[in-house]
Amino acid sequence: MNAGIDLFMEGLKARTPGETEFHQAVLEVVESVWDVYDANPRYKQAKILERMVEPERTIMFRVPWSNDKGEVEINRGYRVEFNSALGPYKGGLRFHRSVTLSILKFLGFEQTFKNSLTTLPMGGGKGGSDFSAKGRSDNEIMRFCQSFMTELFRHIGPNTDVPAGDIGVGGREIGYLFGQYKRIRNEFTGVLTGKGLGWGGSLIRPEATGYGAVYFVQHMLKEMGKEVNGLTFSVSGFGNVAWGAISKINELGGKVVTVSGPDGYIYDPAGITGAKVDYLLELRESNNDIVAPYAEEFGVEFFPDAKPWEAKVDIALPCATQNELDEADALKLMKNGCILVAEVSNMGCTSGAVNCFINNKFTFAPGKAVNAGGVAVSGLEMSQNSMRYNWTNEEVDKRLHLIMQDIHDTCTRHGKSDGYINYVKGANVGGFVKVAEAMLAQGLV
Ligand code: 2IT
Repeated sequence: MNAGIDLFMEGLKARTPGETEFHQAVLEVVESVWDVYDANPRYKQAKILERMVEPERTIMFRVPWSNDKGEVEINRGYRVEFNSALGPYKGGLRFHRSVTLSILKFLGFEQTFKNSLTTLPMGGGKGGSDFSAKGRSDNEIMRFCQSFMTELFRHIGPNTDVPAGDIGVGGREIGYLFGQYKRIRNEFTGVLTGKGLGWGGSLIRPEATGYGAVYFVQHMLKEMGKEVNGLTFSVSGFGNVAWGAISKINELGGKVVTVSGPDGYIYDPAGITGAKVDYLLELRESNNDIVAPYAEEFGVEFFPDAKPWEAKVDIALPCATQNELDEADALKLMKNGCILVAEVSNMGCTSGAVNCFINNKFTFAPGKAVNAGGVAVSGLEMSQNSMRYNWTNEEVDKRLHLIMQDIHDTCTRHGKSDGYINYVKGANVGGFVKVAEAMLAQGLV
């Protein structure tokens, strides 16, 4: 460890006690960019890193609502407006019982660099609530969303802050949130992305995170002289992101043999194809948050309370949530002959797992590069909304391809040495420099 980094992290921890996920995300970036920071007195004098780790604004609010039994429930709502150097704050809303300020600060911090990598004009932000849709009716979800937006509306806007979905927030929730915003403001604007196709949404937005991730993996494989066709994949999660990735892998001739939930994972040796892929969407909409019914429905094996990383595959794609793949999982994957791991979830790997991959010169890429296709198509949705026009499937997909290729080029430019591409370093340095330069140009704000 480097004394400068130690001192920086000590200061951060003293100011933000207990925010462990946030500390983890910051340390990863700081370790990657420290040499650049040290070598650039302009950045140091302006305390760019110290400023970057402090959100521009943090909003926390009460969300009262009443459930179907007429009982009052209270949740906590958040919006962390992290960095607006490159554009309006942009990033999803997460509704999940595990949501804390630390989780949303790690996500908002990462989002700033991810959005910078997309090449589109977007700052970084994140928000959400500790509300969980598990076991709730559609009406309860609607009332919660309406109450949430009744406070959030005053802080956001198409040129200020543009939220979207994340875990627990999909097309249904975006619809309820948008309806309430429109009603309060009496304005039909592109204030949220991930909208329905008939009312301002972009084609390919639901698929974008998964598709973009697989396009990125194609570039990683090309560096190794390989392609998706014929390779076997393990995927975790069963939500929108896993669904998009699996659809694209199938299209390219790969085979996905696992999906997982908080209850365990299923192993489907024939591959998750056809109606089985659509079934994932049904599982998500059931509000049960378990994957076990897949095993009953299609007669395959279910492994309770286990993670999919024990299955023998060529490529592993964490698509569920943060810290879902640890060092022991990393070692198991490598021992079983896995050749590539790409994080599709945000910070899907623990720092132990990331260090293990990099120390072994194993091909690994971080979420802020791999999953940036989601927010990139959100950016394209904002462009279309501003023009009051819709692009075709082909147009959006072509732009998504170009953006993912651009991110891969950036990672290679900043991360390649001695024939090994350190994608973590490449993504962090590439994302950082652009934000740092914009902050310098905009003065002490
Ligand atoms: O983590 C992410 O990049 C997202 N949840 C998507 C954010 C967005 O604004 O589309």
